[in-house]
Amino acid sequence: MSRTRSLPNVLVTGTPGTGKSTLCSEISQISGLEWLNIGEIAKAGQLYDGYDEVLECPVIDEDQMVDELEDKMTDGGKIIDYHGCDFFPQRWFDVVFVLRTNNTILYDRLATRGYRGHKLESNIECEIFQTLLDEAKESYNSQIVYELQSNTPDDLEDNIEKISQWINQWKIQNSH
Ligand code: DAT
Repeated sequence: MSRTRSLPNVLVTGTPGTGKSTLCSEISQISGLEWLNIGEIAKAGQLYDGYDEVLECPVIDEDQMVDELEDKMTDGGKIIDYHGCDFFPQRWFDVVFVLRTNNTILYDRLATRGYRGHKLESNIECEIFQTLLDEAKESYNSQIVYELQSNTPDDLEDNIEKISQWINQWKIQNSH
């Protein structure tokens, strides 16, 4: 499918707090890929289907979200971040990066964000059980799924560099 795109589509997934939006913001500024923020798109279009009492957040209407994004994804050149990936069509993405963060570091980040109780514990468990990594490997060809450590500012710089290089390589390989 990538042959129909002039720029690749990139998915960044991982437990909340692992640094997805920080990374996507940086990548979109330097690569020219357009960052599609799922949370903001859901809010703007009210694409919700109930409320998750444990995670204390609205549940996204996945079918409506896929419909909303389909044309944009067909065009290519998009970077998406979300703490889930099994409802996105496999054909949309040329590469999937899964961010991983040490439990104690993640705990502090989420506590700073104001997460408490079940919401905090559920998210830490999600990281301990590598739920998003498994979901990514089950939902996409495992050869396009890469795990990236996201603990320190140095990790962030490394990840920006790695993804930028991957995008440049894709452009070279798909230039004719
Ligand atoms: P997410 O979008 O996955 O929920 P975020 O981008 O909002 O995560 O980042 C959560 C917090 O952690 C935010 O204060 C920025 C910080 N952060 C992100 N990546 C980091 C890294 N590699 N090293 C140190 N702090 C990081």
